[in-house]
Amino acid sequence: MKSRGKRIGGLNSKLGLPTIFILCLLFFLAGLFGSNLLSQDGSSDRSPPRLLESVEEEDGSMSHGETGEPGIASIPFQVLSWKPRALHFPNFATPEQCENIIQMAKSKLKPSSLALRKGETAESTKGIRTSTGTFMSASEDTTGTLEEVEQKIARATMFPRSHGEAFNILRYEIGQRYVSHYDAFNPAEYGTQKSQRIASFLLYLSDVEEGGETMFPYENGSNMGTGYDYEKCIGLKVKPRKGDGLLFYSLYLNGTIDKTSLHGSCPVIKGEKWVATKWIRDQEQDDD
Ligand SMILES: O=C(O)CCC(=O)C(=O)O
Repeated sequence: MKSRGKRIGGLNSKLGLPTIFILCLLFFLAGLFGSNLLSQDGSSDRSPPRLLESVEEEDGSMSHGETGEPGIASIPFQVLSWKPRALHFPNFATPEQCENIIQMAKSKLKPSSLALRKGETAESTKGIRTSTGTFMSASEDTTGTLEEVEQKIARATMFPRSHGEAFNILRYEIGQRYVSHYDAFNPAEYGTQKSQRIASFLLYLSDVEEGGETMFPYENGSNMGTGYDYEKCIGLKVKPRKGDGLLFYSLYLNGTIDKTSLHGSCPVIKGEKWVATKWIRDQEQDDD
């Protein structure tokens, strides 16, 4: 019976042990060299490792950065005007969120005040802003509603929450109004400012039966230079609808005041108007 040992033994006898040893060594070294070559070839084709793979999910969303969001947001809006830049967000907040905000503000209302220009007094500006209101920050709201709304405003505008003033929650009863004005402060009229208002986001908290529209009398340059009476309710009018949002920019991209951002609140004729205003500034705001 032939055995493996016997065959080796046979080979041994023909080639001799040193020759077999050298052959084995040569095969081993050739194998080692070949495998090295192959692995080097493969790695030279590989692209450098990427930190974030660009992966498209089934819903079309992309991989996101550390501060990004996993899915695609849907915050519908309508461009109401380019002059001024004004956007309308239907159903931005839920009816429950609106109710919560009204309930929180109701017991804290005081007559609304005005930033006074040089030479103006509370007496000389009487009648310009006749609503009542209160300031509330998200940190004061234990229900979390203001925080939810604030977060959504930040996502819709891409202005960080830290740039927003506290919410100014306003109530207009019949006949109450806010005469046309600018939200941005003209240093020539108000003196040097530490920071400037860039944009305003209004969240309507109630429907209004009649009147109470937010108006833009100079929309697209109309009524400008015609001696417009600031008390008149004309131009582009936005009807308050519970839960809807309105965003407009007070400044051009170069930081100067957009004159077409003049706006005001028409008097309420029937019903009651509730609105929460968030002014957004070019500087971070102290924790309010
Ligand atoms: O109540 C509105 O519709 C406008 C409010 C407003 O102009 C403001 O708060 O600056």
